[in-house]
Amino acid sequence: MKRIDLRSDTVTRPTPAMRRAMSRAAVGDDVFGEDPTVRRLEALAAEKVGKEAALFVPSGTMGNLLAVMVHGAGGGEALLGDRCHIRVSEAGGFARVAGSPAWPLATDRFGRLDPGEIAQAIHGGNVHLANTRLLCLENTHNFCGGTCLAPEDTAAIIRPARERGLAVHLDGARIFNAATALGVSPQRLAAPFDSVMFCLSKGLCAPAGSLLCGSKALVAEARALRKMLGGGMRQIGVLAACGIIALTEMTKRLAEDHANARELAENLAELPGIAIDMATVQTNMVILDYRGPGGRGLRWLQGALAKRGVLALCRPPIGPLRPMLRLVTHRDVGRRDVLRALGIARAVIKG
Ligand code: TLP
Repeated sequence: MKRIDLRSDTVTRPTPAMRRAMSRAAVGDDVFGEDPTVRRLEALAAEKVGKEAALFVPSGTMGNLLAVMVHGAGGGEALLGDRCHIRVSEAGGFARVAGSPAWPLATDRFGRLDPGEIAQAIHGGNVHLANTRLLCLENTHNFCGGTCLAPEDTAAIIRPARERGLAVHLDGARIFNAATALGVSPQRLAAPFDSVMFCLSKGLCAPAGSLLCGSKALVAEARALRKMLGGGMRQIGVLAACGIIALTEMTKRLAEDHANARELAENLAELPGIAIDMATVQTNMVILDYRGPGGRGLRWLQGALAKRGVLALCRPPIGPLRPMLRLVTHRDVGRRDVLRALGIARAVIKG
């Protein structure tokens, strides 16, 4: 029986068109700036989010790290939401590698930060405090369940940072999911930010790669730092070719993943013991809590589903994050698979 892997959209495999494009891709040494397919991808990526330039990086983690290194140079402090991926799930690279201390800010259930709190957290010119240089936001917000920041949310949140001269970076790993769900262009979502990172390797199905986009000067600095970190790659036109298909074709089908996630959430929420904050089901993720009979909890549910071929991610409590089970829809899980997963969840929970 086919496994239904709902752990993440990162498990998507390259599409047949991507495999074909890989085999035909024109390549060169990208560290010398000679890979024509990478150049095409970088130009396309910049255009997609309305920035001057873009840099192809191996992962979203490296893209975010480079942004913090550029904006927070010299020990500048970053304001980070206490549930954001950069703070929670990138091994503390902002502090350890970029050398930027972080000031954590409370995050609401939709991934929003409070502008008043941001205004209060900005400091400078006091020998006891690090100078605040950067604010980072995330759209969609992973640990809030794939919630979207609408342009009005972003405008209100970043106003105090702008007034005080901070740089603003967007972890837009899933910015195309946000654009699809909100019905606005990715350019509009990215416009208020100095830099934007987005991933090709999640719902867009490319096997690897992310882009860091911003001004020409920012990208030139990030390019040098990427080399320093060991992220200078060579004939990666084979990967960039997949990225071009990701950006031209795969963004068009994300609404299907969102509809599947909605159907999954609505039906799971009917089952005894399951709790889902339905207002947070906005894109391709479903986060749930489960309290069953006899002390059965999330780990039990994850194990019981896995035994029957349905894979979900179980997260323990981390700081402000409550334990949860996460199910993510993507291209390799169609509606029929979702319905089958629901049947299995019903059977498991009702015993
Ligand atoms: N998210 C992954 C992993 O954390 C498990 C996932 O499955 O959701 N920003 C955001 C918002 C992300 O969700 C992720 C990856 C990253 C950055 C990092 O990207 P990669 O994995 O390419 O380094």
